[in-house]
Amino acid sequence: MILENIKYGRIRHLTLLDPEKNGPGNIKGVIEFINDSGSDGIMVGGSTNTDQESVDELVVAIKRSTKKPVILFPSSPEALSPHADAIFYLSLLNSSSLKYVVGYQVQSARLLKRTKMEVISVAYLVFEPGMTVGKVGSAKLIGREDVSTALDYATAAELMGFQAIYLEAGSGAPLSIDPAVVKAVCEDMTIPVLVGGGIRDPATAKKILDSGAAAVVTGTVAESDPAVLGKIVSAIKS
Ligand code: 1GP
Repeated sequence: MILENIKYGRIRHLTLLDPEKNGPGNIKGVIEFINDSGSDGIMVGGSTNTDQESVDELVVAIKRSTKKPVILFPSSPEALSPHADAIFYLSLLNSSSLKYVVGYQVQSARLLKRTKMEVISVAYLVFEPGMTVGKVGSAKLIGREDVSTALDYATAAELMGFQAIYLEAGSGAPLSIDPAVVKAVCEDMTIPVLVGGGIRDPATAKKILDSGAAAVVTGTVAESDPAVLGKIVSAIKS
């Protein structure tokens, strides 16, 4: 069970692959790097709309080259594949558009209930600078150092019964979310907290995990500097 593995520290690092940048044709080499890095799983998703066919083809190609779990991280109900092991069933709680809070979830609910995939309900909170997901998701961005608002949303997520919380600075963010915010949220939560966006070096990844995050997610680094990916994972696991 992927949620259990996140909860009990067996999944500490996830690598995000964007179907827009990675096709089934070029994925083998990327997966080899990820396999060698020791990353605990692969997330598939991006902020812009991707059709079901390209997501499915990518997931199938990834599964062919790795035994690591593949988790969907969908931007829309179209970005699904029955071949993944799990899905982060995201609700962007600080979006001003109902579609990202509950609309997309309603569209895919009956389909997901019938799949064998593990469905993990995740409260997705987008922080400054938010990058593409902040814009596309019409997020009312939470300040990078705004502990109070972060706690308001995270507590609401916990009380509403979400299984996990995802603190997102946006892919390609120049800085990750402030570790002090991560610490304040994690100290007060009984559900696992994932953190992503702007994590590009071992020290930052370690600081975020030491602040209480259950797992960190890196995306850009796997594409721009695969050698660093291994260093990040080693730092996390040391
Ligand atoms: C996944 O947004 C992250 O949630 C990935 O961010 O591309 O900045 O690592 P990076």
